[in-house]
Amino acid sequence: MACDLSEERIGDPGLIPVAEKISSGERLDLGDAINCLKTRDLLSLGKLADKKRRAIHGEKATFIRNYHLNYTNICKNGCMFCAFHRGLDSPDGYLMSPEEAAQRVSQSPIEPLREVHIVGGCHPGVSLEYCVELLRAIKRARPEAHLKAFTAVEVDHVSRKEGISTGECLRRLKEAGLDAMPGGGAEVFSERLREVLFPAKIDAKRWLQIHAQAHELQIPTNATLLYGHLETEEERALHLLKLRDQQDRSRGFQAFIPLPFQPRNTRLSHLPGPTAMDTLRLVATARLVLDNFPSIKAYWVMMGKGLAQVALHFGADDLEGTIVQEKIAHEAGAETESGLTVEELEALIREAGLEPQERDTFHRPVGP
Ligand code: V47
Repeated sequence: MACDLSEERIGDPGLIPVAEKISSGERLDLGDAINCLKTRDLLSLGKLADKKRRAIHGEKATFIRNYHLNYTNICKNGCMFCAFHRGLDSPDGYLMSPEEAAQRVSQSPIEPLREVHIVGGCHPGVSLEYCVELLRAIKRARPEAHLKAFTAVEVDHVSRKEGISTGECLRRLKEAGLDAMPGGGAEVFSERLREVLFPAKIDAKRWLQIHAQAHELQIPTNATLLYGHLETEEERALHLLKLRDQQDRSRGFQAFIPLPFQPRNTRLSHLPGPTAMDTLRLVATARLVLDNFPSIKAYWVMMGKGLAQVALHFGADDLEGTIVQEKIAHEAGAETESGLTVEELEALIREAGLEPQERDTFHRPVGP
């Protein structure tokens, strides 16, 4: 069965209602999302997503001059997919002092630095005072940069340790200079998989609640999905719908970042990780399903530079950033550089046929 829709021949019958809904402005439902995530008709899906991306972002693709700082690798959660975490007594475990962290950031070769992305493990000794001092020290070192810091998982951890609410914790962090929150720690919103892969981590409800609290305090946040391990297409689709529902309620998500699973050195190292088809289907599906998310990032570190360029034609509009020293994906075998220069990011975007646009943490255009 085939159907002609505005001269575009769609081979997969499952995509026909998707195309019809997109052209009439109707929302996609769970069944549509699953059809997109399962389709073998990648080009039809990609065309729909690209059209949507171009309607919002035109010929532009964005990037940011940023620095990724991981202040500690010690984490009590011990998630099966993570190669970055260490135990408290591990010889290569570390916790940076705020001064040491600030010194590293001040030595970043990126000028001007627009953002510092700050995340770490759930270290049993990390207090709210430490987090406040960390933000203040980094802000002193790089006053021009916005601070995108602490996942919902870390906010939950510190709040529990202090015996305060996550709302109060976020207020205090904001006072200390927190500008935005990253989208990590969401993993996949599936209780089935949480029990197997990351039982010590907060569940979907709590992750979404903390992001809603951040939105209430005018702290914009991002959202991620870790895919390509044991999850089903249905679980991927449900994750997207939960994010879309939350965004309808609280409106503070800026970007969705699909994170392709990097298996090496993890307890799931026997798994192959996602295929390029999986990645492109997910990027395109996210663009179509997350109709209330302005940005879909193609995170070059985990996707690889080549696939990230292709993803810019399948719904993604942003390549993330210069990063400088990426650790989480590289400990798990990512073969990309640990950072890129602005010139390299611009060249990747130009070579993909799009116009590079530098942005800040709030996705506002900056630079010439
Ligand atoms: O929270 C851990 C995931 C996240 C692996 O918000 C893994 O702007 C793949 O969240 N394979 C960190 N993923 C990365 C992240 C991120 C990156 C760039 C931008 C933003 C943003 C957020 O990576 C972790 C976890 O969910 N992760 N181990 C792994 N083996």
